[in-house]
Amino acid sequence: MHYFISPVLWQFLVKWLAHFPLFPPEASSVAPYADALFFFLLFISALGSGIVILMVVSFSVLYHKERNPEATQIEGSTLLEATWTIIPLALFMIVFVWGALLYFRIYNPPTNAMNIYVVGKQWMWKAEHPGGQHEIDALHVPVGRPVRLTMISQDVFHSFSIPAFRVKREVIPGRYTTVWFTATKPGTYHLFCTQYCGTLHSQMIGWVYAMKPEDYQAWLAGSTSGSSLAQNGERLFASLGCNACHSGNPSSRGPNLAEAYGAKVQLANGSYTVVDDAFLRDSILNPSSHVTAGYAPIMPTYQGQVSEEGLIDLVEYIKTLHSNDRVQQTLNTSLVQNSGSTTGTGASAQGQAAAETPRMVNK
Ligand code: HEC
Ligand SMILES: [Cu+2]
Repeated sequence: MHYFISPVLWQFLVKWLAHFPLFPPEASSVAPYADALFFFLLFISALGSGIVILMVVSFSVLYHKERNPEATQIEGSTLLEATWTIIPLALFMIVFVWGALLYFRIYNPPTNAMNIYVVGKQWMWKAEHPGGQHEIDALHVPVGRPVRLTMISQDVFHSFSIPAFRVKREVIPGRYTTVWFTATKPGTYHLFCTQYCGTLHSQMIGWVYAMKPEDYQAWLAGSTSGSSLAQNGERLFASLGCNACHSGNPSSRGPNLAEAYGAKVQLANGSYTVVDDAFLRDSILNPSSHVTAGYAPIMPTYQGQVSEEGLIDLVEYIKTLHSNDRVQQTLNTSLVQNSGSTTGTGASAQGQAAAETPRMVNK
């Protein structure tokens, strides 16, 4: 083979380029679309710069002092002005519409997406699967299935990025943010924090393992910690005393939380809000900031008493709570323990009544 440059340098370049690819692999459903827009932008920018450079060079030759000693005065040209207005406008409108369509696609997770929670902290990523699997600086996901990440930071601003999936989203203290993707190629991909977050920011790196669905199932089965997030949440719900006010009994002081997730509730100020992850988390930390209509603002704040992981457990528990039977069981056992008296068959009768208690919601 004939080398244009020294063979040693050539080998060095080839190795270097292979280790520092200009482009990460396209490993998610959205990646080819994001890249297409990127390359279109790159192309029109290059075209624009090319035209400008070409004109600078050709005008300086054409209108050089020797060739054109007397400056030519041009009194404006409507055609020229219309051309350089309409063509760029059309290009920008294409970019705007294309970008907006892509934006909506990227920001709206499909409703059938599976959910994984991610907690960022200095300096690691913790992922929690609903089944209770925990991992640090690693994220196992199945290919071919939309995955939504519900993320929050325990301390400062972080930013979660998987270049191969073309996704990046801020991870903020005090607020859930979400990002979604469908991995398309099994493999191992880098996971970064892309927001400077302190001394060891550069080490806040991990790996995403995109697995074939059957491998993912095997991984889930092999890494379970014994209890799911919802089960942890159920224990917290009882130990923090939430069950005392949220038992679904007609006499209970707080609203019924069974089937609450996804419903619309009316607040005391008359406005409506949808019960989502953020609303649940906020109701636990700042109950007075959005009091449910028809209830007294008596719920205490749990600020400082529950960790981000604990809050995720509670949120996941309430999300998957479809009946209050077990809540009332835990309540009765704690009542029995506390008072020494038995409520006997009263429990199931209460359970019946609770099932009929209407919530102040319209779905
Ligand atoms: C002293 C009784 C009491 C305790 C204890 C209590 N709550 Fe509440 N909770 C209420 C009342 C009353 C409301 C309605 C008024 C409001 O929104 O502040 C409410 C509202 C809520 C809401 C909003 C529900 C909706 O559909 O509008 C959630 C979620 C919630 N509580 C969860 C919890 C959790 C989780 C705990 C335990 C960590 C807890 N609560 C402990 C009384 C209580
Ligand atoms: Cu970080």
